[in-house]
Amino acid sequence: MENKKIYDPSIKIKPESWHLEGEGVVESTKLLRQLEGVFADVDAFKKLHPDTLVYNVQAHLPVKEGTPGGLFFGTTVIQPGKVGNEYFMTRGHFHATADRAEYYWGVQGEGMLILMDADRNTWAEKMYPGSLHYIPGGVAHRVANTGKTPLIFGASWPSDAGHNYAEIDNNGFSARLLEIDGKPSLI
Ligand code: M6P
Ligand code: ZN
Repeated sequence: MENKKIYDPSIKIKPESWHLEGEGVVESTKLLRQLEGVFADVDAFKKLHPDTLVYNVQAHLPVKEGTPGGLFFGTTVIQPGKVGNEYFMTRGHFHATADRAEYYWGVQGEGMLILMDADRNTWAEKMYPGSLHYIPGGVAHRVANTGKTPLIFGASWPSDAGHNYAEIDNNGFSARLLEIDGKPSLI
């Protein structure tokens, strides 16, 4: 950076969609076939097209993952849908550096942030435009779209947090968010 020079930011967020545009944005998509074993109803899973889009993540990673002191920023879009009576949701993770916290916030649509501590107590917070969620270190997190439109949420997390998927892949959360009598319930 040059002394006294005024710059345009190298990255921008679209006001409505929170779509990220600019330098250093990486994108990834999760199709249903990449979420095998995540949903409880195996028969319902097999009946859906394996290439169904479940969610996509855009992330701005200004430093190398693992760098202490930096921050990452992401926009995630989860499509509406269910596998049986279980809402489309993210894979979910603890952080590899377990004590690292994260913020999530609702941008568009309706959903639920599902949280589980190290003792496997599971609870949830409603997500909607303007909802803000502080996820303390040591707490696993996953988001489900409980609405009929795409759920968009923002996230910011430390660049040395990393992702620990193993515990969730192997043992899941201790409760599932299912639609019971038309309403989301943790079962
Ligand atoms: C948010 C952040 C990312 C995460 C993404 C999807 O954008 O928490 O770190 O990768 O959600 O969640 P998951 O990795 O559990 O599929
Ligand atoms: Zn996280």
